[in-house]
Amino acid sequence: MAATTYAIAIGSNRYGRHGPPARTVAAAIAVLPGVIAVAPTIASAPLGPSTRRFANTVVLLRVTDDPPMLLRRLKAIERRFGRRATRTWGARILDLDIVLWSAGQWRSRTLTIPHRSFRDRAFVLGPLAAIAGDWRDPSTGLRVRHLAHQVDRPRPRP
Ligand code: PH2
Ligand code: MG
Ligand code: MG
Repeated sequence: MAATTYAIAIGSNRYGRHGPPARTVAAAIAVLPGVIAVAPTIASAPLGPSTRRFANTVVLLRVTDDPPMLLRRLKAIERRFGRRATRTWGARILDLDIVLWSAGQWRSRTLTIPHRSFRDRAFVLGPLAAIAGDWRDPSTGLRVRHLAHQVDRPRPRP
């Protein structure tokens, strides 16, 4: 396949063999293939049942993998970092999520691109806007910069 670009959200809120979450994130970036941009790493309050804070960032990868192939590689890296299957949204050593793809949308039983909930997550949109503010979400047609601005504001009542 010709090279395409993916935006990958990285999160960690547990110690692993590389140390604390921020070190884990840096070590993951060092082994990811085709990294062309790296956003600043932020600390974020946990969304969901976990109690520990997260280190979060987003990177852009330029690779020839199709989405299922890249997903397999990301899962292999998560496992190598010591991640084991845990309850949904539990504390994790390393989470690598495909958020956007330059070729547009993808939908299969195991993988949906764009990521279903990235539009609601400041810990994804903030770092993503720092490196890809002009990228248009293919589902809404809105730019990342716009989505990042929206997520910071209180929601209008339905
Ligand atoms: N990831 C989750 C659930 N909650 N909260 C923060 N702050 N950062 C995350 O990366 C995160 C989360 C599920 O993957
Ligand atoms: Mg996730
Ligand atoms: Mg994940």
